[in-house]
Amino acid sequence: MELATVQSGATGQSADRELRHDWSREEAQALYDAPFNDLLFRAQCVHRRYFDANAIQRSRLLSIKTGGCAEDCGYCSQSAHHASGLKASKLMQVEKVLTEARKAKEQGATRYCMGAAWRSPKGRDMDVLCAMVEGVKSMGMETCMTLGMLSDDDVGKLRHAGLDYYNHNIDTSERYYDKVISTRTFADRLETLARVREAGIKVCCGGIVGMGEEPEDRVDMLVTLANLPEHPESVPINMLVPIPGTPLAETEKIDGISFVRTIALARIMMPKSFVRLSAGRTEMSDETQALCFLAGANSIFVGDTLLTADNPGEDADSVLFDKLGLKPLELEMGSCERDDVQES
Ligand code: SAM
Ligand code: DTB
Ligand code: SF4
Repeated sequence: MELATVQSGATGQSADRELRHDWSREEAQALYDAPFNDLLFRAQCVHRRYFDANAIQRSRLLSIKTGGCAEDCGYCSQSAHHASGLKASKLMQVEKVLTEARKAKEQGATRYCMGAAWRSPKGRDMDVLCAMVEGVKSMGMETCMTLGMLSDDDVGKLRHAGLDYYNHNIDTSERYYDKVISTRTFADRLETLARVREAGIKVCCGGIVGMGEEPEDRVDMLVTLANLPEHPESVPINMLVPIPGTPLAETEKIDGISFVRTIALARIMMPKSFVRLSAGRTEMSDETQALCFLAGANSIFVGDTLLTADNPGEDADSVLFDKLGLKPLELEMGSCERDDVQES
């Protein structure tokens, strides 16, 4: 791609032309490889066309069923295939989940994400899961679940209960996928995503970087997401949290600049989506996180734990927000096309 095209973030790109589903891997790779300043400039320009550049959406995670998972995802502390030492537990009771959700709301979360270490939910659990969705929704938060693969029946029930978002990640490129997971396929994941979309539930889908993949795999993962019939409304970009006892425990850490490039590319290719700077923030400097926000990340997980791993916590995040002049995005603001932002 011509350098001038990469630099053209500031001018000449109509919003309609930006919302594309026909990205070639070559043009995406050229963006990823562009001079860092040009890439960030373009990402920031796109970001400001659709969002308040200083407002960050905040989600809170809760593991509602931990460990003992039948899948063999090479990064995961919760797989029964790996000796991570994590103690498995049963599905939490509804009241306990709602108590935790109330605390998250008091701490400013606007979306509550409930995750279960399952290949897919069992029919017998659906009533309890639906009660969790209804209870959290009645507190005035958006609801999200991540439960593994879903059947048509499952998505129908969750939709009826009022589930707003479903998180199911493709995790990496189709090419690299079988180096990481053998118990379910890339195609299985796309099938669940299509079911969720078809049912009218919003899609949260992203992946992990730093699993030993090549830059081309990061690009391909984002091309797959951006070329879906509709962009996922949320795109979580996780940096691998290395878990002792898992096959990926000793993977070499990805450098911060490559991580920021991945965020910037997600922002440019999916301009209206929330791009979440997801797992791995405890290992990032304030400066790396600041670059991620500059590259267009506008969502984080708050609280001191993710599902099983550590997260920076409220105090550290409030210091970071103060330093950077960031503010929490209120629920009603949402994603919008902005006419009031001047580009130069
Ligand atoms: N079991 C469900 C599933 O896999 O669909 C839901 C929970 S799963 C933990 C959700 C996502 O968290 C994974 O797809 C992966 O992208 C991310 N994740 C899990 N462990 C991680 C780790 N150690 N580092 C970074 N991201 C991780
Ligand atoms: C996502 O992409 N990241 C979150 C959420 N979706 C469910 C999970 C991150 C998990 C990090 C490792 C852990 O806490 O065990
Ligand atoms: Fe199970 Fe999800 Fe972990 Fe894979 S990522 S092992 S499906 S909990």
